[in-house]
Amino acid sequence: MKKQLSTLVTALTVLLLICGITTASAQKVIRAGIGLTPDHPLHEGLLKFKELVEERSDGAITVEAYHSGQLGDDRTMMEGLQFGTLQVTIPSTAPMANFISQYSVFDLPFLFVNECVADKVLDGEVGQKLLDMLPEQNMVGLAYWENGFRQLTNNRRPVEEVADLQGLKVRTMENTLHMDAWRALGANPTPMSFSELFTALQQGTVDGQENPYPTIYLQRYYEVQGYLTDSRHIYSPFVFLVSKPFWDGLTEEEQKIVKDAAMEARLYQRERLREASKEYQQKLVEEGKMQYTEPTPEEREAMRKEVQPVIEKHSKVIGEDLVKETYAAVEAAEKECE
Ligand code: KDG
Repeated sequence: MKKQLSTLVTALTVLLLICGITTASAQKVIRAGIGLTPDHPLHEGLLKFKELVEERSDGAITVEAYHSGQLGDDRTMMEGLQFGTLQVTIPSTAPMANFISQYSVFDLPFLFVNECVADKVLDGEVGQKLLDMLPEQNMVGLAYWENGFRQLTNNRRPVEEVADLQGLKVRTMENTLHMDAWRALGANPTPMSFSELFTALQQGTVDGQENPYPTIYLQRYYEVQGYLTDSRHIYSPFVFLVSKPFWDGLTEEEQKIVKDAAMEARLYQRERLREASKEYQQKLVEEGKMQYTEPTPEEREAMRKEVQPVIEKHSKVIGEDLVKETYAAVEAAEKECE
Protein backbone atom coordinates (compact mmCIF):
# COMPACT_ATOMS: atom_id res chain seq x y z
CA MET A 1 0.00 0.00 0.00
CA LYS A 2 2.76 2.38 1.09
CA LYS A 3 4.66 1.65 -2.14
CA GLN A 4 1.57 2.47 -4.25
CA LEU A 5 1.07 5.73 -2.34
CA SER A 6 4.68 6.89 -2.89
CA THR A 7 4.43 5.99 -6.61
CA LEU A 8 1.22 8.05 -6.82
CA VAL A 9 2.84 11.03 -5.06
CA THR A 10 5.88 10.82 -7.36
CA ALA A 11 3.65 10.65 -10.45
CA LEU A 12 1.61 13.63 -9.24
CA THR A 13 4.77 15.66 -8.51
CA VAL A 14 6.16 14.95 -11.99
CA LEU A 15 2.79 15.87 -13.54
CA LEU A 16 2.71 19.19 -11.66
CA LEU A 17 6.30 19.87 -12.67
CA ILE A 18 5.50 19.25 -16.36
CA CYS A 19 2.42 21.48 -16.11
CA GLY A 20 4.51 24.11 -14.38
CA ILE A 21 7.16 24.04 -17.09
CA THR A 22 4.52 23.97 -19.83
CA THR A 23 2.77 26.98 -18.30
CA ALA A 24 6.03 28.81 -17.86
CA SER A 25 7.13 28.13 -21.41
CA ALA A 26 3.69 29.20 -22.66
CA GLN A 27 4.00 32.42 -20.64
CA LYS A 28 5.61 35.24 -22.62
CA VAL A 29 7.56 38.12 -21.08
CA ILE A 30 7.77 41.60 -22.61
CA ARG A 31 10.86 43.45 -21.34
CA ALA A 32 10.16 47.12 -22.16
CA GLY A 33 12.85 49.82 -21.86
CA ILE A 34 12.50 53.63 -21.99
CA GLY A 35 14.87 56.52 -21.39
CA LEU A 36 12.57 58.77 -19.37
CA THR A 37 12.09 58.61 -15.59
CA PRO A 38 9.30 56.81 -13.66
CA ASP A 39 7.45 60.12 -12.98
CA HIS A 40 7.30 61.01 -16.70
CA PRO A 41 4.00 60.42 -18.60
CA LEU A 42 5.88 58.06 -20.93
CA HIS A 43 6.36 55.66 -18.01
CA GLU A 44 2.74 56.17 -16.93
CA GLY A 45 1.69 55.13 -20.43
CA LEU A 46 3.92 52.06 -20.29
CA LEU A 47 2.35 50.99 -16.98
CA LYS A 48 -1.12 51.39 -18.54
CA PHE A 49 0.06 49.17 -21.43
CA LYS A 50 1.33 46.61 -18.87
CA GLU A 51 -2.01 46.62 -17.01
CA LEU A 52 -4.04 46.09 -20.21
CA VAL A 53 -1.83 43.32 -21.63
CA GLU A 54 -1.58 41.31 -18.38
CA GLU A 55 -5.32 41.65 -17.71
CA ARG A 56 -6.45 40.71 -21.26
CA SER A 57 -4.00 37.83 -21.63
CA ASP A 58 -4.94 36.46 -18.17
CA GLY A 59 -1.27 36.66 -17.26
CA ALA A 60 -0.10 34.63 -20.27
CA ILE A 61 1.93 37.71 -21.24
CA THR A 62 3.69 39.71 -18.52
CA VAL A 63 5.38 43.10 -18.97
CA GLU A 64 8.55 44.20 -17.15
CA ALA A 65 8.94 48.01 -17.38
CA TYR A 66 12.47 49.46 -17.18
CA HIS A 67 12.85 53.28 -17.07
CA SER A 68 15.65 55.92 -16.88
CA GLY A 69 17.78 54.24 -19.52
CA GLN A 70 18.41 51.20 -17.26
CA LEU A 71 18.63 49.06 -20.42
CA GLY A 72 20.76 51.53 -22.42
CA ASP A 73 20.21 54.54 -24.68
CA ASP A 74 17.76 54.68 -27.59
CA ARG A 75 20.12 53.20 -30.15
CA THR A 76 21.08 50.30 -27.84
CA MET A 77 17.45 49.54 -27.04
CA MET A 78 16.40 49.62 -30.71
CA GLU A 79 19.27 47.26 -31.55
CA GLY A 80 17.97 45.04 -28.74
CA LEU A 81 14.64 44.85 -30.57
CA GLN A 82 16.39 43.92 -33.81
CA PHE A 83 18.29 41.08 -32.10
CA GLY A 84 15.28 39.99 -30.02
CA THR A 85 17.02 40.57 -26.68
CA LEU A 86 14.51 43.32 -25.80
CA GLN A 87 10.82 43.26 -26.76
CA VAL A 88 9.59 46.90 -26.51
CA THR A 89 11.09 50.38 -26.50
CA ILE A 90 9.47 53.80 -27.11
CA PRO A 91 11.99 56.34 -28.51
CA SER A 92 11.49 59.70 -30.15
CA THR A 93 11.46 59.67 -33.95
CA ALA A 94 14.77 61.62 -34.07
CA PRO A 95 17.08 58.73 -33.05
CA MET A 96 14.99 56.37 -35.24
CA ALA A 97 16.19 58.29 -38.31
CA ASN A 98 19.58 56.58 -37.82
CA PHE A 99 17.82 53.32 -38.74
CA ILE A 100 15.29 54.64 -41.28
CA SER A 101 16.20 58.11 -42.64
CA GLN A 102 12.57 58.88 -43.60
CA TYR A 103 11.72 59.22 -39.86
CA SER A 104 13.28 62.69 -39.90
CA VAL A 105 10.14 63.88 -41.69
CA PHE A 106 8.41 64.33 -38.32
CA ASP A 107 11.37 66.32 -37.01
CA LEU A 108 11.15 69.00 -39.73
CA PRO A 109 11.20 72.25 -37.75
CA PHE A 110 7.82 73.91 -37.19
CA LEU A 111 6.01 71.06 -39.06
CA PHE A 112 3.12 70.79 -36.57
CA VAL A 113 1.44 73.90 -35.16
CA ASN A 114 -0.45 72.05 -32.40
CA GLU A 115 -1.29 68.59 -31.01
CA CYS A 116 -4.55 68.31 -32.99
CA VAL A 117 -2.66 68.52 -36.29
CA ALA A 118 0.07 66.17 -35.03
CA ASP A 119 -2.48 63.52 -33.98
CA LYS A 120 -4.28 63.60 -37.35
CA VAL A 121 -1.09 63.30 -39.40
CA LEU A 122 0.59 60.67 -37.20
CA ASP A 123 -2.56 58.54 -36.81
CA GLY A 124 -3.36 58.89 -40.53
CA GLU A 125 -1.91 57.55 -43.79
CA VAL A 126 1.47 59.30 -43.51
CA GLY A 127 2.08 57.95 -40.02
CA GLN A 128 1.11 54.45 -41.13
CA LYS A 129 3.42 54.71 -44.15
CA LEU A 130 6.36 55.31 -41.79
CA LEU A 131 5.32 52.45 -39.48
CA ASP A 132 5.19 50.13 -42.52
CA MET A 133 8.91 50.77 -43.09
CA LEU A 134 9.91 49.28 -39.72
CA PRO A 135 9.72 45.50 -40.42
CA GLU A 136 12.69 45.83 -42.82
CA GLN A 137 14.67 46.87 -39.72
CA ASN A 138 13.33 43.90 -37.73
CA MET A 139 11.01 46.17 -35.73
CA VAL A 140 7.22 46.63 -35.66
CA GLY A 141 5.63 50.04 -34.90
CA LEU A 142 2.24 49.88 -33.16
CA ALA A 143 1.36 53.48 -32.27
CA TYR A 144 2.56 57.06 -31.92
CA TRP A 145 2.75 58.37 -28.38
CA GLU A 146 3.75 61.92 -27.41
CA ASN A 147 7.01 63.46 -26.26
CA GLY A 148 5.72 66.93 -27.11
CA PHE A 149 6.77 70.38 -28.35
CA ARG A 150 10.44 71.01 -27.69
CA GLN A 151 11.56 74.14 -25.81
CA LEU A 152 15.05 75.64 -25.53
CA THR A 153 16.87 76.16 -22.22
CA ASN A 154 20.38 77.59 -21.78
CA ASN A 155 22.77 79.01 -19.23
CA ARG A 156 24.18 81.96 -21.15
CA ARG A 157 21.43 84.50 -21.88
CA PRO A 158 17.72 85.04 -22.55
CA VAL A 159 16.90 83.88 -26.10
CA GLU A 160 14.17 85.98 -27.73
CA GLU A 161 15.43 86.17 -31.31
CA VAL A 162 17.86 84.48 -33.70
CA ALA A 163 20.67 86.89 -32.77
CA ASP A 164 20.59 85.54 -29.19
CA LEU A 165 21.45 82.05 -30.44
CA GLN A 166 24.79 82.92 -31.94
CA GLY A 167 27.59 80.70 -30.62
CA LEU A 168 25.35 78.87 -28.13
CA LYS A 169 26.53 75.26 -27.58
CA VAL A 170 23.25 73.34 -27.77
CA ARG A 171 22.95 69.61 -27.05
CA THR A 172 20.83 67.89 -29.66
CA MET A 173 19.52 64.37 -30.09
CA GLU A 174 21.68 62.21 -32.36
CA ASN A 175 20.03 63.37 -35.55
CA THR A 176 21.66 65.33 -38.41
CA LEU A 177 18.50 67.31 -39.16
CA HIS A 178 18.40 68.64 -35.58
CA MET A 179 22.11 69.51 -35.80
CA ASP A 180 21.73 71.31 -39.15
CA ALA A 181 18.75 73.29 -37.86
CA TRP A 182 20.66 74.64 -34.84
CA ARG A 183 23.69 75.37 -37.03
CA ALA A 184 21.48 77.38 -39.41
CA LEU A 185 20.27 79.40 -36.39
CA GLY A 186 23.88 80.26 -35.50
CA ALA A 187 24.27 77.83 -32.58
CA ASN A 188 26.89 75.08 -32.16
CA PRO A 189 25.06 71.70 -31.97
CA THR A 190 26.50 68.82 -29.88
CA PRO A 191 24.74 65.44 -30.37
CA MET A 192 24.51 63.44 -27.14
CA SER A 193 22.47 60.59 -25.67
CA PHE A 194 19.70 61.57 -23.27
CA SER A 195 21.31 59.91 -20.24
CA GLU A 196 24.47 62.08 -20.52
CA LEU A 197 22.59 65.37 -20.75
CA PHE A 198 22.17 66.51 -17.14
CA THR A 199 25.86 66.02 -16.32
CA ALA A 200 26.88 67.85 -19.51
CA LEU A 201 24.73 70.82 -18.50
CA GLN A 202 26.03 70.69 -14.92
CA GLN A 203 29.66 70.65 -16.10
CA GLY A 204 29.11 73.30 -18.77
CA THR A 205 30.13 70.94 -21.59
CA VAL A 206 27.11 72.41 -23.37
CA ASP A 207 25.33 75.74 -22.74
CA GLY A 208 21.83 74.50 -23.44
CA GLN A 209 19.45 71.79 -24.56
CA GLU A 210 15.94 71.45 -25.95
CA ASN A 211 13.17 69.20 -24.67
CA PRO A 212 9.43 69.34 -23.87
CA TYR A 213 8.28 70.91 -20.58
CA PRO A 214 7.68 67.60 -18.72
CA THR A 215 11.26 66.51 -19.42
CA ILE A 216 12.72 69.91 -18.51
CA TYR A 217 10.92 69.88 -15.15
CA LEU A 218 11.24 66.21 -14.22
CA GLN A 219 14.92 66.05 -15.18
CA ARG A 220 15.41 69.20 -12.99
CA TYR A 221 17.23 71.07 -15.77
CA TYR A 222 16.15 74.26 -13.99
CA GLU A 223 18.84 73.47 -11.39
CA VAL A 224 21.57 73.91 -14.02
CA GLN A 225 19.90 76.23 -16.55
CA GLY A 226 19.00 79.90 -16.06
CA TYR A 227 16.94 80.67 -19.18
CA LEU A 228 13.85 79.07 -20.76
CA THR A 229 12.48 79.97 -24.21
CA ASP A 230 9.04 78.80 -25.36
CA SER A 231 10.48 78.01 -28.80
CA ARG A 232 8.18 75.09 -29.85
CA HIS A 233 10.63 74.59 -32.69
CA ILE A 234 9.94 70.87 -33.20
CA TYR A 235 7.17 68.47 -32.11
CA SER A 236 8.61 65.09 -30.99
CA PRO A 237 6.47 61.96 -31.39
CA PHE A 238 7.39 58.76 -29.52
CA VAL A 239 6.93 55.49 -31.44
CA PHE A 240 5.81 52.32 -29.62
CA LEU A 241 8.24 49.75 -31.08
CA VAL A 242 8.15 45.95 -30.77
CA SER A 243 10.88 43.45 -31.66
CA LYS A 244 9.82 41.72 -34.92
CA PRO A 245 11.25 38.32 -33.90
CA PHE A 246 9.14 38.54 -30.71
CA TRP A 247 6.06 39.83 -32.58
CA ASP A 248 6.24 37.00 -35.12
CA GLY A 249 6.30 34.51 -32.21
CA LEU A 250 2.95 35.76 -30.85
CA THR A 251 -0.35 34.10 -31.78
CA GLU A 252 -2.84 36.24 -33.71
CA GLU A 253 -4.88 36.68 -30.55
CA GLU A 254 -1.78 37.75 -28.57
CA GLN A 255 -0.80 40.23 -31.31
CA LYS A 256 -4.28 41.77 -31.09
CA ILE A 257 -4.02 42.09 -27.30
CA VAL A 258 -0.61 43.80 -27.56
CA LYS A 259 -1.61 46.12 -30.41
CA ASP A 260 -4.94 47.12 -28.82
CA ALA A 261 -3.15 47.82 -25.53
CA ALA A 262 -0.54 50.04 -27.26
CA MET A 263 -3.34 51.94 -29.06
CA GLU A 264 -5.47 52.37 -25.92
CA ALA A 265 -2.50 53.37 -23.76
CA ARG A 266 -1.63 55.91 -26.49
CA LEU A 267 -4.76 57.95 -25.75
CA TYR A 268 -4.06 57.81 -22.01
CA GLN A 269 -0.39 58.73 -22.48
CA ARG A 270 -1.10 61.70 -24.76
CA GLU A 271 -3.68 63.02 -22.29
CA ARG A 272 -1.30 62.68 -19.34
CA LEU A 273 1.54 64.29 -21.32
CA ARG A 274 -0.60 67.31 -22.25
CA GLU A 275 -1.77 67.76 -18.66
CA ALA A 276 1.83 67.52 -17.45
CA SER A 277 3.05 69.93 -20.14
CA LYS A 278 0.65 72.66 -18.99
CA GLU A 279 1.34 71.94 -15.30
CA TYR A 280 5.13 72.02 -15.61
CA GLN A 281 5.25 75.06 -17.91
CA GLN A 282 3.21 76.91 -15.29
CA LYS A 283 5.46 75.66 -12.46
CA LEU A 284 8.64 76.66 -14.30
CA VAL A 285 7.26 80.16 -14.92
CA GLU A 286 5.51 80.73 -11.58
CA GLU A 287 8.26 79.25 -9.43
CA GLY A 288 10.70 81.51 -11.30
CA LYS A 289 13.10 78.64 -11.67
CA MET A 290 14.31 80.03 -14.99
CA GLN A 291 13.94 83.39 -16.74
CA TYR A 292 11.10 82.69 -19.18
CA THR A 293 10.84 84.30 -22.63
CA GLU A 294 8.24 83.82 -25.33
CA PRO A 295 9.38 84.82 -28.86
CA THR A 296 6.99 87.18 -30.71
CA PRO A 297 5.28 85.82 -33.89
CA GLU A 298 7.76 87.90 -35.92
CA GLU A 299 10.73 86.32 -34.12
CA ARG A 300 9.29 82.83 -34.63
CA GLU A 301 8.87 83.67 -38.35
CA ALA A 302 12.50 84.80 -38.48
CA MET A 303 13.57 81.41 -37.02
CA ARG A 304 11.44 79.59 -39.62
CA LYS A 305 13.17 81.54 -42.39
CA GLU A 306 16.63 80.66 -41.11
CA VAL A 307 15.87 76.92 -41.09
CA GLN A 308 14.11 76.80 -44.50
CA PRO A 309 17.36 75.77 -46.34
CA VAL A 310 17.74 72.91 -43.83
CA ILE A 311 14.19 71.73 -44.60
CA GLU A 312 15.02 71.80 -48.33
CA LYS A 313 18.31 69.93 -47.82
CA HIS A 314 16.77 67.19 -45.67
CA SER A 315 13.70 66.85 -47.89
CA LYS A 316 16.08 65.31 -50.42
CA VAL A 317 17.34 62.84 -47.78
CA ILE A 318 13.84 61.99 -46.53
CA GLY A 319 12.34 61.83 -50.04
CA GLU A 320 10.65 64.77 -51.79
CA ASP A 321 7.41 62.81 -52.41
CA LEU A 322 7.04 61.81 -48.76
CA VAL A 323 7.74 65.39 -47.62
CA LYS A 324 5.15 66.76 -50.08
CA GLU A 325 2.61 64.17 -48.89
CA THR A 326 3.33 65.09 -45.28
CA TYR A 327 2.88 68.82 -45.82
CA ALA A 328 -0.37 68.12 -47.72
CA ALA A 329 -1.58 66.03 -44.77
CA VAL A 330 -0.59 68.86 -42.39
CA GLU A 331 -2.56 71.38 -44.49
CA ALA A 332 -5.66 69.16 -44.50
CA ALA A 333 -5.33 68.54 -40.75
CA GLU A 334 -4.98 72.26 -40.02
CA LYS A 335 -8.31 72.88 -41.79
CA GLU A 336 -10.00 70.10 -39.79
CA CYS A 337 -8.49 71.37 -36.54
CA GLU A 338 -9.65 74.97 -37.00
O1 KDG B 1 14.43 57.58 -24.33
C1 KDG B 1 14.31 58.98 -24.34
C2 KDG B 1 14.59 59.36 -25.73
O2 KDG B 1 13.70 58.71 -26.57
C3 KDG B 1 14.68 60.80 -26.12
O3 KDG B 1 14.04 61.00 -27.30
C4 KDG B 1 14.20 61.78 -25.17
O4 KDG B 1 13.61 63.79 -26.25
C5 KDG B 1 14.51 63.11 -25.81
C6 KDG B 1 15.93 63.56 -25.93
O5 KDG B 1 16.11 64.79 -25.96
O6 KDG B 1 16.86 62.73 -25.99
